[in-house]
Amino acid sequence: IEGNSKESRGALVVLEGLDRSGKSSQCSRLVSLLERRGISAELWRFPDRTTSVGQMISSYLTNTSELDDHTIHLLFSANRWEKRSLMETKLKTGTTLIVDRYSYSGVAFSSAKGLDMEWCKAPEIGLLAPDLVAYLDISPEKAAERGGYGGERYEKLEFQKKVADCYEVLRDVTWKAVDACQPIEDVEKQLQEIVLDCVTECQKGRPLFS
Ligand code: T5A
Ligand code: NA
Repeated sequence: IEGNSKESRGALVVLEGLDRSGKSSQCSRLVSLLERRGISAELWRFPDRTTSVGQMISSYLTNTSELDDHTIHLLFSANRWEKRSLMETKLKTGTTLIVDRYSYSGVAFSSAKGLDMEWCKAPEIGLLAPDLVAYLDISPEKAAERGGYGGERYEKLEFQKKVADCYEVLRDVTWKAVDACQPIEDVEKQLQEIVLDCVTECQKGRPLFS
């Protein structure tokens, strides 16, 4: 799909972090902000539990089904691949996507189980590269205190510690880390600045990478 090169494109903004780091809360606040500013924006999340692949993932996460670690890894990746072309269309036609988890969750959570990190990265190659990765930084202990874990498969302190270590390895200098232990409005303020800068850059014609 060819976007009109004279029209500005949307930004692909990804929020990452441990379970309970506050991603969903911040993603909806960001979309509201952009809409108030007259910027076309949508909230997306992975896993997208609405597709048939997503339903398999959901029943795995709720411990309703068992799957081999490699198999569930590939399903999470497939769940992103099935959304890739729509994602590209949205971005090229000027809609900014605020995405609650993406490939980095895929790699961090599977490698926390002991799968090889390079193997975990391979199926993500060719997906659209985010313009911004914002990391909601919180210790596993602090995250665990929040509202209690809901009992999904990965919501255990010991496992979240391993995930935090994997995120540490994955993180690069382009990621923007925000202290997620601050009051929700303070996190919001910091994210707003970072995201608005990114949206502006993309409107100016920053190329889209895969
Ligand atoms: N996964 C995901 C993989 O293994 N591979 C993959 O490829 C992908 C995409 C999916 C699970 O699947 C794994 C990762 C996950 O374990 P999910 O449906 O995305 O999980 O669920 P979570 O990300 O775990 O969502 P949570 O709801 O647990 O966490 P959020 O979205 O980070 O946090 P949020 O905003 O819902 O807030 C949690 C609580 O904290 C409070 C909120 O009010 C809420 O009660 N809160 C704050 N409290 C104090 N101060 C703040 N600043 C706060 N911000 C929020
Ligand atoms: Na969430």
